[in-house]
Amino acid sequence: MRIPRLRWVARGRVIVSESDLAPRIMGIVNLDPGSFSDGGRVVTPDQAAARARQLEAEGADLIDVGGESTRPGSSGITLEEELRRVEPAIAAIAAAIRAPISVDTSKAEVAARALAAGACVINDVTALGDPRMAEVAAEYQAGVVLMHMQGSPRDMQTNPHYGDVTAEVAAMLAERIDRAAAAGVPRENLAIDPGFGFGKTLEHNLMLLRNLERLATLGAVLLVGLSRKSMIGTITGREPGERTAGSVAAALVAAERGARVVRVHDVAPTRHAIRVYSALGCWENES
Ligand code: HH2
Repeated sequence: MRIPRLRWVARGRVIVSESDLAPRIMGIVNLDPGSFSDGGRVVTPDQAAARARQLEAEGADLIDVGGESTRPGSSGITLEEELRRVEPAIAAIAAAIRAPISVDTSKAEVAARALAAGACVINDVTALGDPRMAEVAAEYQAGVVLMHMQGSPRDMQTNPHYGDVTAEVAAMLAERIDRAAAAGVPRENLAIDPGFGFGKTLEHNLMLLRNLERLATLGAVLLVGLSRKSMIGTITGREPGERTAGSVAAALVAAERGARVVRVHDVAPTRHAIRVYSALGCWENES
């Protein structure tokens, strides 16, 4: 299947261009102490800025900053708490790095304050669940990641069920693309994400990864987050901190199948693996 080359733009900055062959790397800064993969390592704005600087030096093209863990079973935090964590951290990171900053939030108010503090992408795991989110994105002409989730973090892994998981995820993402565009967010500002592990069993995740090319043709740049996820843990039998090799393998497979951005914790090894792929001309069979 031919994978279309698309642009992804956020507040006038081109994050993915049509001529990019290799995927872009989104490095993760988690401010939630309960984050499943690396919680508690970054707390203060200075620590967040130092971590972002490190990820940028390791080869991250974009830094994703999140204040609220979305791990299965989590019940979320208040608006005030999320703002307290995210706003000063984004301001500190914006002063410390050149790479664009994304805010991982499902609250429109947090997104608006993060954009005002220097972020340019809203990474929304509820794909416009907050009715004001599209309005905020349009006002700032922000980039937006629309992610698929079945249920909410509190209950999503209780009993995920689908008829045809790829078709259902694709239909929901296509509908959210149209909703964002209707609210005034340019289509080239939109990225989509199947939401690995968000209301999906191992089989659902593997099916989506096998069929990823179908999502790459929906008209928006495809972003994936597989890093350290429980599917890697189930396959390898490793705890989150020991899932780097499995995560790098998954990121490469996803990129081969059309992912233009990979969201990862381990930036340096992912960058090295992408360089080897690029040296071998592995992306060149695309349209
Ligand atoms: N996964 C997580 C959080 N945000 N955003 C997108 N677009 N795609 C993802 O797959 C995704 C995401 C969960 O991972 P992590 O941030 O490491 O964990 P936690 O939510 O516990 O902080």
